[in-house]
Order: sequence, then C-alpha cells, then structure tokens
Amino acid sequence: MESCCRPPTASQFLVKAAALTEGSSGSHSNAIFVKGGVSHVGTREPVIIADGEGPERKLHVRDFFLEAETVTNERFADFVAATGHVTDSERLGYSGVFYSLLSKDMKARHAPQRKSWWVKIDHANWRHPEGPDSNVDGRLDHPVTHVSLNDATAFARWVGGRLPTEVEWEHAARGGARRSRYPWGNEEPSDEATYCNIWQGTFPHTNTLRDGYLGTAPARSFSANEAGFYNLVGNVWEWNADVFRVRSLSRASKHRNGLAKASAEQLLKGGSFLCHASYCFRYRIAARMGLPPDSASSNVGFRIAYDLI
Ligand SMILES: [Cu+2]
Repeated sequence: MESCCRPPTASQFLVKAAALTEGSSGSHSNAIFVKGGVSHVGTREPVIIADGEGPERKLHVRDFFLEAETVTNERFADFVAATGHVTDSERLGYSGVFYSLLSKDMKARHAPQRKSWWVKIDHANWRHPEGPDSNVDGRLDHPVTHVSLNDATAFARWVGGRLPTEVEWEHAARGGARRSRYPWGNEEPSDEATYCNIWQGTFPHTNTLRDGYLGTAPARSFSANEAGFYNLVGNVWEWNADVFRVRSLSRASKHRNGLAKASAEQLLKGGSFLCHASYCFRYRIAARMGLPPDSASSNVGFRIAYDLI
C-alpha cells in the first residue's frame, strides 16, 4: 500500500531544499516529504455528524511537504521581528482565553461577569497568551496561539509555504491512505494512556494533568506518528487552507452548512488541549471545525505545508 512514510528520491530532496531556502528568511523549518496518491478525507463512521465528518471522500493528493510540528512562539517572534507584522488580536486589543488558564488575579477579576469557559481578555495576544500578566518566556517551543487565519497566512507567505488542505492534513496524519482514527492508530486515549495533549478528568472543572499540561505543550512533544508528525491531534487546532463546508447529506449537516456559508468560516483540524471524549470528541483525524478568519484564541495555531516546485 502506498505510504507517505516512503523517503523521497534524491531529486525530490533537491526540490525540498529549494522550496525551503527561498523564502525562509533564516527561520528554521522541519518539513517532511509526504508521498501523494489516492487518499481520502473524512470517515465512514462519523461521530459528530453535524460537523461533516462523513461521508468518506476519495481524493487525489499531490506530493508535498508538511512541517513536523506547529509553528512555535520562537519562530513567530522571528517573523514579527523581520516583518513588523501586527496580529489581528493585537489590532483588536483582546482575544479569547480559556478561564482555567488565567492567573489567580485575573480569575478573580473576571469571575463576576463570566458567562462561559471562554473569557474576553483585554490585551491577550500571542506575546501575552493569558493577558498582560503573562508572557511566552518559558514557552518559546510551544505553538504560537491567538493567531487568526490572516496571521497564519502572512507567516506562511514569509517562509515561502502555505497552509495544508484538509486532505493533505489527514493524509499526513494517517501516514498514508489507510483508515485510522488517530495518528497513532485506533487505540482510544484514556486518562491513563495519554497519546496527545487533551483534557484529562472531568471537563471543564477538573484537569488531572495526567499528560502534564493544562494549556499548550511544546510543539514537539509526545510521540510523533509513523510519518514523523507531532501533535496533529490535541494541543492546538490548526488552520487549514480550505473553507469549512459540510458535505454530509444529513439534515443537521445541511443546516450547519447553511450557517457555515453565511459566516464564511475557515476549516481547522486536530482538536486542542481542551478536547475530551465526554464533551468535545474532536481529537480524531476526521474531526473538524470552522471559525471566522479573523478569530483567534488560546487553543488555535497552525503548521506550514510546501509545494514541490
Ligand atoms: Cu475539542
């Protein structure tokens, strides 16, 4: 069976070198060659039908490169230093932060008007993920967060890459065209067996921290899948190049599709550190979500793909 783990030919390595040095402006990259072919998106056994996880759609994928990990705070800082890019969250002056991540002080300040697990925090942005009293000093190797689609696209352009499409992302996550639910296979993660950075305990009040993290984990943590990719599921949602559309034929999905079209949402894949089987079972390869292009929050990041030229 065709597998994306197959190493590239020598000429493909040369192509990779060209693609990665051209616009990369000194920022390191760790792209892995992915062999294309006939692949698929979605699943025959959708769990969250309204998201459009089904039906399984056969698609052809070209050979491409995908970075082993999501873009880190360190790389994003390089990008900002080089280009002067101002993120949407910085421009807006606020971003969404998951309540549990806030400092004691910030929690106390926001508890009275809190209506959900998400809190609008003034001056929360990629440099200050939990607001002004936080920074990324000890988290330079963690995924950059509070980045919108516009920010992700601007970074991609800077390194001469782009965001992956859904089929590329799923193809890389499965390590080829086979049908597996997770990047590591089909085994269900549990509060004991942690394969990725998701929620452990009872969402949203108790996180047992069995995997070691309440919020983000380093971009390169846990085990890579067979093809070499880290944290494709869990940790942070990843912006994809596709618009969020629901193709499933169920009425619920059609309804969802109508909403998605009206709001022009963009597709994200992979789930985040907030996912849990009991509440938001979206740390599966086929799982998906749509967000408006200018939205950003503490559990959204991205990784970069490259074309062969
Ligand atoms: Cu989730």
